[in-house]
Amino acid sequence: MTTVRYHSDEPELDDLYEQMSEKDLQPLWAMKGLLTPEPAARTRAHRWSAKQMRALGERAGELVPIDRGGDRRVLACANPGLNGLPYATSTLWAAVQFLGPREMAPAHRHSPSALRFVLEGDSVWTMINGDPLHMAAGDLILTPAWTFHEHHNPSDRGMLWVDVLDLPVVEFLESVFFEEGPSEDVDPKTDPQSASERYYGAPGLIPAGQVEPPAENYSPLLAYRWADTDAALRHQAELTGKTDVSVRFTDPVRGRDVMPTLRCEMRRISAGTETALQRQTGTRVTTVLHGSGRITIGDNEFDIEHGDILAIPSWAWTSVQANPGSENLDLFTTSDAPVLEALKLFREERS
Ligand code: 1HN
Repeated sequence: MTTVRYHSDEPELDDLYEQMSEKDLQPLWAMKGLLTPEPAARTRAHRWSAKQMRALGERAGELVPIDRGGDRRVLACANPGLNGLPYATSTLWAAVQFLGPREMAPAHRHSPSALRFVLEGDSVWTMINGDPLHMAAGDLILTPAWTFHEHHNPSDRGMLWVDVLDLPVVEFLESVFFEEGPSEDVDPKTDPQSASERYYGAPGLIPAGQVEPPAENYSPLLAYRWADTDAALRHQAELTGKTDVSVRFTDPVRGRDVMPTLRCEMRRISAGTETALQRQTGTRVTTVLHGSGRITIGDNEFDIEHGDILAIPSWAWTSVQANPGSENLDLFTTSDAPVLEALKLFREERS
């Protein structure tokens, strides 16, 4: 017997089920829970604590060298609802990555799309197809599908950031490709502005005329700087008077999400504010950049602080409470919404 064997009290039907299972066939009429009235999420609401991840990551820094083979010192968030898979949600990989003083994570590329969101420090350069991108706290750095990337830390301080990838989606589609890169000895320049930013980083301006528009389906702007994100949030809050504001990171050429599978947003909830309830289809990973508070996801409540990572399942009512005091709560969220929108599966509700 190779597949699930169904059972019946009627001997003839039971015999049919036995024969079907031997031929890898299953009876739809006996199945339960296939088409549910609402999404039945396997992903569980979960919080990975920054304090715990930092302690374990620093220990990994002492024990685990980075070189060919290991490639990256990454602690993967494994959602307890996903049977041991190293995925934060059913559709998103999330992890913290540690790069020690003078360390280098060698070049490679893969068909899954990735991004880095920096929690602290400013000592690492990521090379993306040869363009050196400086990484500092609050910055969002893209490494789109099939771009070569490597990380360099020329300083004597360690650094850590959050990696999010669409790997579960690409794996589900049986389309994962990976290859090691050529450039072992590239010295990253220490120019704080990448070529990507010099071409595409001026607000409202994109190259015209002689420069070919990019043919790719991802943003040609590969770095979104904290100073810009912070100003956009501050201005929106000032102009609207709202205590819960968000910005979306977009492709400056097409106005779409930064990458075809991943939506990135930053939300600022003023100290002391409790947000309305909201839910959407698809899954989300949220990282706390600043502030502290409490998040309610379905029946679960978690205290949150700088560096914590949260998994938000599909269709779970969610609200956030920012602690009173001086610091606003800044939350960086990645979702699979572009995939759901492309398939007309995206739904959202607010209470
Ligand atoms: C990857 O390439 C990086 O380049 C980090 O830093 C995490 C997780 C799964 C697959 C590839 C990186 C990754 C990854």
